[in-house]
Amino acid sequence: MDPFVQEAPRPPDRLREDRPLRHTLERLLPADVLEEAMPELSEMAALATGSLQDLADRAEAHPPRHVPFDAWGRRVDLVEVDPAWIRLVEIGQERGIVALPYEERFGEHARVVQMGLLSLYLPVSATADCPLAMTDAAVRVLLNEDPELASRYVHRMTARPGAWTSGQWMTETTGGSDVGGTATTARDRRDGTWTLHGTKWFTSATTADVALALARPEGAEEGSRGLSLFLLELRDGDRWNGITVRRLKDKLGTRALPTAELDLDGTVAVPVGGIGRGVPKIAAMLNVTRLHAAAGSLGATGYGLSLARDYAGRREAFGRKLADLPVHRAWVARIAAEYEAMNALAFRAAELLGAVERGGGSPELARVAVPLTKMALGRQGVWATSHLVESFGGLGYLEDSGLPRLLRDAHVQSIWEGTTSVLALDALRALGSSGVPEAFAEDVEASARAASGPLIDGPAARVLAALDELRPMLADPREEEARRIGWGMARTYQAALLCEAAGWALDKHGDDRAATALGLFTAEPLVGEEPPADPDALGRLAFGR
Ligand code: MFK
Repeated sequence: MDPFVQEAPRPPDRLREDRPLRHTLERLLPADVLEEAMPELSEMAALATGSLQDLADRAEAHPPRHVPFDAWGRRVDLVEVDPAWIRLVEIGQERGIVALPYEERFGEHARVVQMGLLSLYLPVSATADCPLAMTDAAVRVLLNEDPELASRYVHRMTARPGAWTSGQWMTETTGGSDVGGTATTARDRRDGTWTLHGTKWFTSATTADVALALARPEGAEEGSRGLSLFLLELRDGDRWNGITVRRLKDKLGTRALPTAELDLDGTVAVPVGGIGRGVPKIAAMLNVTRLHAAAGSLGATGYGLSLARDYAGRREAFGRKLADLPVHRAWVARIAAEYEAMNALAFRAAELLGAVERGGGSPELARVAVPLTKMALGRQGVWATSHLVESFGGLGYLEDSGLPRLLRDAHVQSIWEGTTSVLALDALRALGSSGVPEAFAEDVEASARAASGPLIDGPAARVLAALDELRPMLADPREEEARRIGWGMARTYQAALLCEAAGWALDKHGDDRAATALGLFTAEPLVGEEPPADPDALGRLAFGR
């Protein structure tokens, strides 16, 4: 008798099977834009079930290697990455992941199309999107800040194929979240160029052609106000530009991605948009990379969910398929509801950023929506992928099932480009700008009121009640409440956007699944309760003082 062998899950074509993704594209894109974008999205969906998987497996199996010296003792600092990983980067470039927002084809909808592509590409890209995200962000900054550098570099960075990639060098031992601690200095060579001196503690990806780096011009004031932003080319032919690779990082996930510690000593660089305002300049970069980070969480969850659904139709337990076991149905439905909420907010943020980049939309709303989106999705992706891994039982815990990678890689999204607390604080900082609280409240209210019906009215009322609860916090946000306010805003916004999505799906397709997701999502509190203890008591609990 043949022994029992469990059928493995097969990755389905998510453009067909992932209803929230498909419906959101259909809902947000005008018909002609959708028609033009569909072939590209379909091709990416097909790649994601085939060749991207093989490339990602190869790249993960052969992580990057640092070769400090050659056989003769010469310092070479080679960073060897598997050709499969390079190919994954190229595929992203060829498919327009960097170029789309800067082309005319999809106009203000380009970031929505990009979000669709990213959701499909990212979970099987072995983090090849990291350099693409930073390149996209660097293009944004050059266009915003420095027409001369933009004319030299943007066409190279947005080419498809053969584009250059950019790094973003900010983090130092003295300042991760608090970049005001940057210790790298910049020395004026008085010929329009500067040299950089210091250590960058986390730099991905070290394969980049150029990087935007923060440094403090000699004599400039302490803190973040004294920083400037510089552009540098990493190599001149096969020689490093005053850069020594200290080592590659050994990370929980993103293992195919070369993340390095770099010493800079005499690295020739030019200021971006002149000297000064380094942090506001790099903040524009962060707003783009944070959208990519949110897309990473979204893609991992959508992909993991599609695998878990497929598996539940193949795996039997207690005499039934998992998909027919009530306990499993209710659990996966709850994860699916979270995914639906993540999807709604990620695409809203993309829509807002795309409109603002074209001179329209609401800059106030985009300013607060991006950190909220990254904050919420970063954590929701960890929650969801953890549950999804568990839904495979012991097999989900096995490295050669490929599933642990989903969880490990999702975890970085809650850390890089700002942790949950940093993003909650950024949302609070945004609330301090004129028009931001009003723009947020208006959009939540309009979305919650966008549809009505028996499945929507109850949840919509809960959204409006949550908004009323938030209003005093929006007007006077207190630092010790940053996480509670950030989460309250993000979850309330997600629920409001789900009202809109659910109404649309019912009207257009007679489909009640988004409405069910809305009901499940709003069955839990949207705004957390005020803690039953004062901040000093919380501090004593956390740290004994
Ligand atoms: C996938 C690969 C993963 C590999 C492993 C990676 C592991 C992790 C690697 C990393 O370290 S990733 C980088 C992590 N660090 C960050 O993401 C930085 C987080 N910190 C922040 O986001 C801070 O909020 C920030 C540095 C931006 C600000 O800090 P400050 O020094 O307190 O500045 P301040 O005074 O609040 O703001 C300075 C200016 O920037 C203000 O403008 P003005 O000077 O014109 O008034 C702000 O309005 C502006 N600003 C700040 N954030 C902004 C912004 N403007 C627009 N959008 C924003 N988000």
